[in-house]
Amino acid sequence: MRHSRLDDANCVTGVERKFAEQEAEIVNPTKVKEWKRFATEIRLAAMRAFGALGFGHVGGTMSVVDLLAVLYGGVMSIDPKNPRWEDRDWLVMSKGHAGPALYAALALKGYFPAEELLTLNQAKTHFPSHCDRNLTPGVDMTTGSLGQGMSTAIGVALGNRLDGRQSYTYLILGDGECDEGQVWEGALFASHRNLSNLIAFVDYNKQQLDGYTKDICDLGNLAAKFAAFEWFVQDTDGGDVGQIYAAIQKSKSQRKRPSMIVLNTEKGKGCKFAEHQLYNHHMTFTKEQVDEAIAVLEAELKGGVGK
Ligand SMILES: Cc1ncc(C[n+]2csc(CCOP(=O)(O)OP(=O)(O)O)c2C)c(N)n1
Ligand SMILES: [Mg+2]
Repeated sequence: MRHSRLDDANCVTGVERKFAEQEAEIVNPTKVKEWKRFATEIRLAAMRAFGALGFGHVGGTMSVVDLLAVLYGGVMSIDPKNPRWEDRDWLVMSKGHAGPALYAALALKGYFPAEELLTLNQAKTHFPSHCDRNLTPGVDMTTGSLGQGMSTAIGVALGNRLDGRQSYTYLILGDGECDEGQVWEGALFASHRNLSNLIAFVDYNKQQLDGYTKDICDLGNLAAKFAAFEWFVQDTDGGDVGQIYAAIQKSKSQRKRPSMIVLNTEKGKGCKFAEHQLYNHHMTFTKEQVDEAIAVLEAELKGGVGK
């Protein structure tokens, strides 16, 4: 029987998947604890910023936090004292409405004081609702028009490679964002240029602005689709910091293709009033709701999350 190309080397399934799981098991347990704690700290800082505003993109902010905790918790080569360091790794948060998660991670890494987050999306702030590289130290790319981050990340990865840099470009897409044709034009081009220094993620939280992704434009087997575009693809639990780390390491160990890590996530994760809600994309909430969400996160930290 002839194998379809999707079953071949591009897509991690079966035995390879098991291997990835075994790798995840041997991830340093101390690091796992640190990432879990960092994730809770990011959620708390973002929730305080939302609380000062009274509304925001809570769902899609919370679902990328575990990934950011791993990336900024030691994977990325960065210098908070020199945000524009030329040899740094880049992050393109293509789903730019998740800016509050990125701002929180950057604040905790020391790019700017955490109190400044409380000006989120207010007049003259450095923290607009969507990412803007000209306003926020550490934000590498201006985003918000979905799909465009795919192209800009490819430009950065290609440019850095042409300049002889060893850096990686990390790209975060939303699952609804994958309805954009630009994502697939980029997928074609990135593999054409063998951009192995591009490691992309889809925050596959199964929801977009106004409903479930499968009802609006079903992505079907997303991993298989990227594999058909000749990317190196993995499909993993986007709420498990150890598995996220293992997948990134596995992506780095191959040098031929761009990488796609499909992260199965939960929209609103860690925020009680946003979890398991269909309309948690952009929300208003009461002071009581946000205070309760903050109290839960504070208690997690006090209780030694990650123990
Ligand atoms: C080109 C473009 N079309 C529409 C929008 C409006 N919009 C903002 S977020 C969003 C939904 C995105 O869903 P998803 O990518 O799944 O991200 P999540 O909300 O789950 O974080 C839409 C349609 C936009 N920002 N850009
Ligand atoms: Mg989504």
